[in-house]
Amino acid sequence: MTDKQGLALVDLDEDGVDRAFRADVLKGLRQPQKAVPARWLYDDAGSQLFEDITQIPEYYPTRAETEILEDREHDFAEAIGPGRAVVEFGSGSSVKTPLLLRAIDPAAYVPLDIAGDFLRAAAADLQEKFPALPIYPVEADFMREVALPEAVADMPKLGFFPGSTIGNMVPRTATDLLRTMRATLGESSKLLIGMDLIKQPDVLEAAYDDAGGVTAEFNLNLARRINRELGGSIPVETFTHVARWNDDFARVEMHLEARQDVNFKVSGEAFEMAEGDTIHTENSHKFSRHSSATLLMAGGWTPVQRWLDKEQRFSVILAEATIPRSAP
Ligand code: AVJ
Repeated sequence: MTDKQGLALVDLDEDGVDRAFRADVLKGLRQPQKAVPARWLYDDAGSQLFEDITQIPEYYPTRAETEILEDREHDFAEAIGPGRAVVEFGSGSSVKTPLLLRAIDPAAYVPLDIAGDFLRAAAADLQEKFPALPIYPVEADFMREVALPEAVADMPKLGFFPGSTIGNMVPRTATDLLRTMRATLGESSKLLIGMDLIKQPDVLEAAYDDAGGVTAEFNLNLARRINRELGGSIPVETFTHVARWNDDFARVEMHLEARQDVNFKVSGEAFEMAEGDTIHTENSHKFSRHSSATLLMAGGWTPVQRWLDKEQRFSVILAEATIPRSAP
């Protein structure tokens, strides 16, 4: 559901239940391969658990990307130049943003996020670090085209999409988002995007199934949330967290696996699972140099430069809005 500006609002029924959450969960649990869209992992508890994940030894992406942003400020200054409006997609509470802003001397900063309170708090924080930088937070769902503030209309834009969040989407959805970003940012815009790299499956699986069990908690939190918010009776103790590399689709999948036959209800509807059946809860796609270039090109962006961390685990790619042409 959206308001007049097309902003997404949480739509609650008379019992205070998030209708979109219930619809997604029921639809997903009725499928032969049960699945719940990954966005529902990120309630307050889930968002905090993800913050914890970024600190665990096995989860390398945050550290690797931060290393690139710290080490390459001169490259960014040269390749991007000053005077751009930096538009960050899903700004969150990013610690990465100041590294970029410091490197390139931008004309404005426009954080986009669906969580308004979070967004304004983060913007206020950043304003203290950059008192002279005009900051225009916009509460919006960036999966759809966003009307940017009038004040940045004439500035060239740099989209910033760190964290390999693009990897959460299947290629079709990722392509739609990249095309939407291009529409939001306009002609002659650039995009700086983090994309995690394909590597040994054991390293990838450990990053999504840490010895300390933080990622397991993150995943199981979804079952707890379903029980709490949708009157569910999922026996959480009989489920285990599974992270497995799917080589056909080049992605790490997170599942909740039933360790014995189970019956449960959600919103009054009955479900059953046999021992070994799973609920698919998240994808994290990994990329090669070629697959990242192909995805970006499919979305209307031409990659122009690419940086890796020292251990070559993660990539940050600078791309330019492709100029449409009819010949090769
Ligand atoms: C927030 C989507 C980048 O896929 O690496 C981490 C989410 N899930 N561990 C990722 C996540 C489990 C993370 N992203």
